[in-house]
Amino acid sequence: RTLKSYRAWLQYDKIEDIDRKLYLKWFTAIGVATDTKITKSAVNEIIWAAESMLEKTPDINEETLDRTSIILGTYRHIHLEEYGLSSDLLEDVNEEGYVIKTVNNNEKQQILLIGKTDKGILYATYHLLRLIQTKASLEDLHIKDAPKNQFRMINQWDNIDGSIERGYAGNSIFYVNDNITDNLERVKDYARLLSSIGMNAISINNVNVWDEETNIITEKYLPKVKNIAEVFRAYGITIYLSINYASPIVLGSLETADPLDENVQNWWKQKVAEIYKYIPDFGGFVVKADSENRPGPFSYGRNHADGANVLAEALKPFNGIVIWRCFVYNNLQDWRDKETDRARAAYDHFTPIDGEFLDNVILQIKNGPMDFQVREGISPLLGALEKTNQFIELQVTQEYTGQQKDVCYLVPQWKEILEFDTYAKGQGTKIKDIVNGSVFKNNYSGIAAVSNIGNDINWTGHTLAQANLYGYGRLTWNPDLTTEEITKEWIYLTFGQNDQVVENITYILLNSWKTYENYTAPLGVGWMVNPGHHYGPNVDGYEYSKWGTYHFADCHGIGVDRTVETGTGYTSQYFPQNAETFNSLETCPDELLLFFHHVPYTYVLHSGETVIQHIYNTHFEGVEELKEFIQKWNDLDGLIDKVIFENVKERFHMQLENAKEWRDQINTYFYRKSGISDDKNRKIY
Ligand code: GCW
Repeated sequence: RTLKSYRAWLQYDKIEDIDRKLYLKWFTAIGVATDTKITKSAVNEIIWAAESMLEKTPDINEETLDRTSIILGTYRHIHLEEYGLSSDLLEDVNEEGYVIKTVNNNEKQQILLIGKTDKGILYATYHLLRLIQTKASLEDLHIKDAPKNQFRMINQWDNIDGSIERGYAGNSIFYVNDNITDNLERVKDYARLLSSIGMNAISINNVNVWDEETNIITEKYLPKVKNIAEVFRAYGITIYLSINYASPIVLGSLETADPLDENVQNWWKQKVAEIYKYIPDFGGFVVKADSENRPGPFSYGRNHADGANVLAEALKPFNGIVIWRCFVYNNLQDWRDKETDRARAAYDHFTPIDGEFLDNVILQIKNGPMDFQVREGISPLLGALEKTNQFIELQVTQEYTGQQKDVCYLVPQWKEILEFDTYAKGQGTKIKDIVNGSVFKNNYSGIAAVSNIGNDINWTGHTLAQANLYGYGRLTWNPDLTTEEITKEWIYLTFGQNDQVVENITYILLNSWKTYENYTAPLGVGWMVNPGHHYGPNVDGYEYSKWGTYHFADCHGIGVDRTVETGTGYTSQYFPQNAETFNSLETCPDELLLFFHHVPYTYVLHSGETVIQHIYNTHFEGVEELKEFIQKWNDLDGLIDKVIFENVKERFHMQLENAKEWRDQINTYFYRKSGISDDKNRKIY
């Protein structure tokens, strides 16, 4: 807990000299007007921060007016009129919103942290502490804020044996010795990190629910799930569980899990009632069904609306919800079959049943139609469902983006995704407005993402990968924040404000996605990774596989023809404006060219380069850019925490090896295939 890398963005570094005076006065007393567990978490956070930053333990009182202090409470509890404030101050913000206001009161000053509910108090608290850590003035605050997304969720892909599917930062913090952990210290610190960036929902087990994990909804584990739920509850975070669709068979000894079978329906009802006995505010289920060999309604000839609704019926009386994943595709494809296109699958499965889901079902849709590649199209399913609640699913864990050995800051990618114009309701129907529920007036809406943390001391393996989790939270809270704002904030909070530190780390982060893309799979083609673990180059690793993940490179050209005329017709799943843009070679953006088209190596991009020359150039450049990052990092020796410095330095070393391997394999492969040499005559093997 004392290590900087463990504290992540909640450093609470000691504030020295002049600045100390500016802040100290506020921390003589805290007035607490609201008495709830969540408010207590807020108060504890202030005390901890004050002790750490100012070596001062504030007095805790009820709301008092006669001292300079910080006052916390909901708008119902704080005596707003005493400060000259009106009770409709928070009228226009949602349940999780808040106001932070500095007021002068008979020569005394107060900072009011006013929540619409106690969750707002907690978010206001973290906001205030963020201001202090970024050295902002508190003298004249008037801030009003509220999350723009209703659900802000994290999915853990943790297994009970402590392993984490696609985890790159050690083992699970939730499971030890084949059980749920009893040591909740770290879980609590995770809850603090998450709530400080506004998260309000978490699922704590892998969406692939294996044999032992199926039992997580039984008395074997529920008492301990309850303990975890308690920790998160105090931070405004609701807990969810992933379930095995075949549970009625496996746990209930029924002969079927057919959602239309009455016994199955009753089994789920009882099961859900049992869970709520342990966890009265349980959030609901996350479900991966009929996907990658997991069971689902298809086995019984039922569609996914039937599949989800049986769970929704059971959860409804408790206000629980079903988060049903749309990552459903044929994973036993024959590579010879050019008709089937995995990219089409989610849209083809789910658009015909739009409107058939109960209103406590949310469909969770991956950002791309394939699978979290460094670059792929935007899922056309986002925007296509008019009558169904939906989340977008992002991947914070860097499965295909360097596995937290390589630095790859994903906020710029997410920003691009959220700003994408679907044209669903005409121009300006952006993804961010679909997933916040405003376009289709959804009951439930939001953003979910696969977590990147484990029990490594710095949480994320690569310390710079903390920025991805931070950025995910901030962007989910408010997708209108700019990448630059978020990046600067994270650096200030994590490293302080030394100019060179800020400049160099900003440079590395903001360029890292592009650089990663440069030395890996070109022009949106994806998938040139080692099968299974997905790290490092293997151009044909998935070319003759059953996973539907092909690049079709031959001696003439490369790319997947997804056009209407000669390809799989995937482009027609977009609304007309986008369909035309992607379908036509003339207008398809360079970076997605090979995702949508099969072209000769000599095809000339909008950039003026040929495809083959682009491949060579970007792969040579990627490695050079990385060397520049390394230089910029090495320049920070002595200016930042030694442990973090060494951690990142070591990772850069691995990344450089990886990037060189990518460069040489990709360049060599395409040189051999095409027979066209690099016009700059660089070394190709
Ligand atoms: O990205 C793929 C991963 C699987 C994962 C699956 C999914 C949890 O390689 O490990 O399984 O997606 O999202 O369900």
